[in-house]
Amino acid sequence: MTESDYGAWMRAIQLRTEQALANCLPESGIVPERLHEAMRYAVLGGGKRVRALLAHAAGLVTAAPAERLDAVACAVELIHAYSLIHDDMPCMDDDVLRRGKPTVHVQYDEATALLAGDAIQTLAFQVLAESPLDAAPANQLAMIGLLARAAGSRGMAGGQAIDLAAVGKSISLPELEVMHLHKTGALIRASVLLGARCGSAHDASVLESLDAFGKKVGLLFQVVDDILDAQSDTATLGKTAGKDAEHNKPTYVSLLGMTDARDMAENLLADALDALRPLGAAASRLAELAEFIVQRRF
Ligand code: GRG
Repeated sequence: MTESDYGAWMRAIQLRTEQALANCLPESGIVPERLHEAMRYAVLGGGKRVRALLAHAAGLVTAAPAERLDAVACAVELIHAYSLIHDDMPCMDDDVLRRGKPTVHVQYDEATALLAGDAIQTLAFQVLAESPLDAAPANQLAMIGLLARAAGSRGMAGGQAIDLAAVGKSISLPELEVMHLHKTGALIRASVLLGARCGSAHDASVLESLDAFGKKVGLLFQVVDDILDAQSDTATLGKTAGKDAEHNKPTYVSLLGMTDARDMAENLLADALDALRPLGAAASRLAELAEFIVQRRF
């Protein structure tokens, strides 16, 4: 069977993102070696690179140059990698397996994991600040601000705080949605917008359609994540399966049941594809990516 056109595109973006990440991370032989080694361990050689794929696919809508998209793809994957390191630490989810390998604090130690996460986060902003992303400096600054807001207390970190406070509590579906719009959705949305903003078109209606898509795909990603956590196994996921139920965490599956959670994923996919309709064929990779997010096995 020949690989689909989408499959080939996905693998090409994953490969160039891996290369770009390897180039922007300090070499492990540079002092402090252990910290740099831990940073490379956390970032390289794993992950689906969904956020990088979203940035590149959104960039196709606005004819963005690939080198700019590489920089943005690195930045969002770095923020994501830092969040995983900190999320896995004993003070948060306390997990031992990530991307099929021991988590950073297990492989190294807690202090190194904390510092690696910190340094990976600041590297993301360094990459955005030092790469040419737009001829107008004000636009580039706006892009840096966009990522900072998405990662901060009104975005991903805030969502994580809401998540930690919700463990063991019963929350409503709207409350769960607010939590995930921040924790998972904010960075996914930013990935789409940053990719689009690498292009020449800053048409407000294009960005609006893409933002509506990003919002739906962020929630879709989380619903599918909850379904996989409940029904898949540790070997397939590359991280500990069944943790949500074990930790008494509210999820779409615990609130809705498996059948309704699956229906919700289908509805979110339909909404995401609807949001792309005004963009026509230029958004076909984004549409395929949304389908991939639903069909993924890990
Ligand atoms: C610690 C500030 C801070 C934030 C942590 C996003 C997050 C907040 C934690 C990640 C833990 C988690 C299981 C979140 C739910 C969905 C999610 C983001 C899963 C992991 O993302 P994938 O599947 O991972 O894209 P890969 O390994 O493919 O990159």
